[in-house]
Amino acid sequence: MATPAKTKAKTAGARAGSTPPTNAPPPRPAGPSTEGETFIAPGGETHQQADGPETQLTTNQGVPIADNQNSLKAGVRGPVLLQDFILREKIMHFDHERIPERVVHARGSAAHGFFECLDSCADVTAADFLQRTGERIPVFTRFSTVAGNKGSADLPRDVRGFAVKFYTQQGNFDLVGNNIPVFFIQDAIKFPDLIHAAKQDPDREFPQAQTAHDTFWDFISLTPESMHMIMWAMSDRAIPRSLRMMEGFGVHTFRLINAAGTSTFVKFHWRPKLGSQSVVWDEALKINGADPDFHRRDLWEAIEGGDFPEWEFCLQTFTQEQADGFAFDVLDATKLIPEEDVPLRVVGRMVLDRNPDNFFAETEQVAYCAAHVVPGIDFTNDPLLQGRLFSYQDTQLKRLGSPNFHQIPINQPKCPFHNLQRDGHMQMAVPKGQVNYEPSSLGQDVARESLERGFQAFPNPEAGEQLRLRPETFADHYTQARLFFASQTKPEQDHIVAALVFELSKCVTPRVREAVLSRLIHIDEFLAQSVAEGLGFPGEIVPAPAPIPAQDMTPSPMLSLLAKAQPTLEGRKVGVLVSDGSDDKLLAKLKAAVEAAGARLQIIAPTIYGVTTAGGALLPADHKIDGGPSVLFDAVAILPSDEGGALLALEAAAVNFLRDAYGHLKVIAYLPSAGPLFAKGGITEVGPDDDEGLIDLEASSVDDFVATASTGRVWAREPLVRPPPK
Ligand code: HDD
Repeated sequence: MATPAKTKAKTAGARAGSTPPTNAPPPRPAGPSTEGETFIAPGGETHQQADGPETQLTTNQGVPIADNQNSLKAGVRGPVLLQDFILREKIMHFDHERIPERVVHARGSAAHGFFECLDSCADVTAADFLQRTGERIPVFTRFSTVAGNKGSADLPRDVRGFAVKFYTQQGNFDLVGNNIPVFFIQDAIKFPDLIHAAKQDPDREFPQAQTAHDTFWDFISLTPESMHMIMWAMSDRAIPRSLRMMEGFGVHTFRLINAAGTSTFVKFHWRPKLGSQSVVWDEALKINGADPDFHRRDLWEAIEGGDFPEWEFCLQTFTQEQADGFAFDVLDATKLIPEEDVPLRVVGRMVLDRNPDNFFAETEQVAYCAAHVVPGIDFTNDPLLQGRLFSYQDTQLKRLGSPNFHQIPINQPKCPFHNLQRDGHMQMAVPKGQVNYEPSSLGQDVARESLERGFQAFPNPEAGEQLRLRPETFADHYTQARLFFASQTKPEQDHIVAALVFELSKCVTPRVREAVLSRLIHIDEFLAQSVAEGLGFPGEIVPAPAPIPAQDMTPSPMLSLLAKAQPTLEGRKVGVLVSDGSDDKLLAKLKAAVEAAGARLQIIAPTIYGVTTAGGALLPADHKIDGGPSVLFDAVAILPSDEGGALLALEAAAVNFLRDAYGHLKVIAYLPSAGPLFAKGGITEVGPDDDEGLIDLEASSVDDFVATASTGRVWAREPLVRPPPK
């Protein structure tokens, strides 16, 4: 056994030996120091933790830590001691770092920003944040997919959540909406069934983040009220190009109440300044592999780069008399009000201008709740909304673990809030005094109610028998589904057919596919027959019973993405494939033109250190070829040198860059030196004369390229790469 003296010497030797007790950071490159980390102390104070050697690492109790690299051991090779409170605290915290993910909308990305009132709405609502033109309040907005788990990819075919927390001076208003204005079901009692059917099968835990499986379509085929939503969910809306390029909708009919107590019905809409845009399905599949964080990264990078995404906030208001005149019930969340019938009033704008400081603290812990309304906004009897009013608070209790979840900084109102609720897990406040009840005569300064300023529910007269029954006015399941399909352009209709064929081809039970066809036939004969043909269904479609057949309505172009698309390249990305010897002058001109159009240009090269241009300059790459496939860009340019073109043609990733850009209908600028890539990609029978999206930069200018790319995809090319349904 070692003598104490020897042990001491050994320990000292180990400490002085080749492995130092602390990992000294590598020397920092010269330049401004990076910003420090911010954390909230238990008392609620925010500290700036300076980034520098003088910052002392401590335990959660504030005890300075001497060595964060080694556990406390009995002897240098001995067992770890239970008394190592530093180790135990650190591991215990780590063990508890995950909280239950959201049961739906688990994958999301969020940003801070502001809402600005552009038009006082005092005529229709007393909501404080909609009174004074030019006044701004903070918001926190989270976008999400619905079905996938937290770690799933960003581009499944799915509805997107669009949840905005308005921190108003009269409390938080949460508008918890989607990028689609209608919903699958009419009554919240069906929500758990819908979600169970859509998420992974309970026995095998797959397929994840997709509806292309038996259980979803089985449920849908037996739920005809879902048909309108299915048209939207199978449309390109469900594969958005960017979170910045999506519309948002509050879905339900809400009430606005003005200072005189008059009620007006309202549907809430968000319209993106960059226009709405989607990817094509094959692109979505490939993006999920190439960059599963495609949307999250896009939002983050745009905000970091100062391209702040912006939406118009619009009200679609209507009276009880108008509501009575509609052919549908405004309490039915499977119906919309065409904008042609009730135009939108733009009353504000939302700008997202700051990324979260910490994903967990903010994006993960933000708790939206459909029941969070403010004076001036009230609910209606929509049975889907009514169920939501219970669900969200309940789920936050489970997910965040305490009725005090409103004290988490991201959830706290930014106006004063006081009440007599006390205690509970993780109470962060230290309420003072003896009085925690009301009415009371003892305490000083006890929070009291106020009839004038307080929230008042609209006194809608309600009476009726207790019953479980859907109103007759909810019974037309097909008219608006038909309206949506009829309002789409030809490529959009073809995509709906293709999406249904894709999804139903993943179903393994023929009865399920046939049951869906038996519903589609009520929406549109061409739609149903095209899907049947795409499936290779050998039989006759047998229509399901439909008590109320679809009515024809005047198509609404506002329901189509393409019909109202505005030409722009703003907020988009152009990828340029280069090689050694690429022409620097042309590249510089192209970059300037792309940036002048509000887009970004990225370089894709054989290695990440880039290429040496014809002028001898080193041009660094943003991506190595296989890490920067063309699916990540809205338009591309292929500008190698003569020798580089031949070399690139040997790389499958470079050939696929071109082939995918072509197949995804992108505008492609090129030089004749890219010829070997076109040959290898099998794109030999078309040229600029027969495809306006192919732009030879020897014959045309970079401005021509930018102008053409601004018009979006080359839809005329689609029949050549994906034969449409006949
Ligand atoms: Fe929901 C989350 C939107 C119906 C129950 N929902 C959630 C989120 C959005 C929506 C955007 C994510 C919020 C976030 O980013 O944290 N939900 C909708 C819309 C619906 C809808 C637009 C129909 C019009 N939802 C709906 C019903 C129920 C729920 C009918 C239950 C009765 N939703 C929830 C939930 C979630 C949720 C389980 C999961 C996580 C959360 O609430 O905070 O409570």
